Amino acid sequence: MSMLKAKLSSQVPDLRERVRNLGKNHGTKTISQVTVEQVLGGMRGVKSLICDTSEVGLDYGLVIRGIPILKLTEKLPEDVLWLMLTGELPNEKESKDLQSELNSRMDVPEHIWNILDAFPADTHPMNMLSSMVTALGYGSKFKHEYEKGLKKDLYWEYTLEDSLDLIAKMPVIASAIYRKRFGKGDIIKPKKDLDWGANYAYMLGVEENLDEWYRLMRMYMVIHCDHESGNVSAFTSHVVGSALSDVYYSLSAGLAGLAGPLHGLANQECLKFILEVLNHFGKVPGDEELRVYAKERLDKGLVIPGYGHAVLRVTDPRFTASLEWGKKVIPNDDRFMMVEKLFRIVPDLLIEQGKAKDPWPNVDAATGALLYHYGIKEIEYYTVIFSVSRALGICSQLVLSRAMGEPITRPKSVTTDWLEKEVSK
Ligand code: HAX
Repeated sequence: MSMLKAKLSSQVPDLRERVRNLGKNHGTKTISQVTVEQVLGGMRGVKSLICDTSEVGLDYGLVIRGIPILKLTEKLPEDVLWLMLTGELPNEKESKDLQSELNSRMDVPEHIWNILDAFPADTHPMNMLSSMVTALGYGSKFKHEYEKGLKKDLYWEYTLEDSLDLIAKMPVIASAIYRKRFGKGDIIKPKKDLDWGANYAYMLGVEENLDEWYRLMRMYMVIHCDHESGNVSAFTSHVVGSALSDVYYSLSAGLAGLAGPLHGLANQECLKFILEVLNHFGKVPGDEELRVYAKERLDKGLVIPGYGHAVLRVTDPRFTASLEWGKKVIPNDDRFMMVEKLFRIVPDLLIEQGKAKDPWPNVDAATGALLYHYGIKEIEYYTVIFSVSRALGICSQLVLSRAMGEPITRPKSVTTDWLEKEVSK
């Protein structure tokens, strides 16, 4: 048995007991009320989900198991996976054990490569990724055991098995998508002696500044790994998983949400915007030129990508992590200089406009500039990189949800008529 599974086996009974006690002893207590505004406004702020992997505070951002994300940026992504699942960082032996678990599960079945070959050449990479993740479900151990008759207590174990299989394969299929879709040459096979994040970086085929590139990709994988469970992708995966669909179906459904421009696709949109500005001015514009340009965009009713957030009300610490990286490592890169400039200008413009509740940059405002610097210039690919990282959090949430024995998700909807009658009482 892997050390991770052994650790979880020792923790799950207690977790289950805590959840059972909450239901038994406090089941009828109220923790949140729902206003009409919330019903009409995407359920913003309604406390109705349980998620232990991470929490997001509106005035401090992402905290993973009690540790602020800025304190985790130098950790390995697989160590953060362990942290999300168990609540503790692994020791060296545990970290190595998880690494070799993942390395032993990287082989991708042949039918996946046939599917990759069959896509029309201009298919969006997210379309490819979510299809290939669903297709990997052919090998789901959970589905196989469930069909044979699996006790509910053991659901989490096979969900963990599927999760580790899927997480191990994500960088392999994601890098293959990159190589194939953008004509980069042969697919690069993983190196068994590299850690998970560096392996992904290696398989993309970047050839220069490898140490820096590996470090950047590890950090990228850490900062994008989770954002509690109410965001579109995690929530979708949770709902699908609650029907006992396997992890492959659940993650691919979540990735379909991540592919939306208001969510994960925003990183593509951000760099597109930066490149458009550079192209328009033929250089990094002066502050006033940029201010006028951005204001015109807002006046046209368009959003400034990378700014605003449904939950946060401060600068996203994940943006801060990328900004600090850029300042230290690539301060003179044109794209990065634009990131810094936009940060100086956009918040004031959004405050002046008075619409956005959060005028500050989110995670997507800076990462594209960093990827671009190291040669990943195909912006349509950026959300795939986000997805590889987010698989860590979404899979962890699914494992813990099964460990808690959560039931199928089924909130109640009401009709517009009902709502009108109810408020006029
Ligand atoms: N530029 C211009 N207007 C903005 C804005 C921005 N960056 N952010 C919000 N607004 C506007 C909204 O469009 C909305 O306008 P209307 O009332 O005319 O519809 C108004 O401000 C109120 O919106 P909000 O309540 O502040 O924001 P929401 O919670 O509805 O939406 C979004 C949050 C992130 C979707 C939003 O801020 C946005 O569209 N930002 C730009 C796209 C982006 O960066 N998305 C990535 C988010 C991070 C993420 O999930 N990554 O995966």
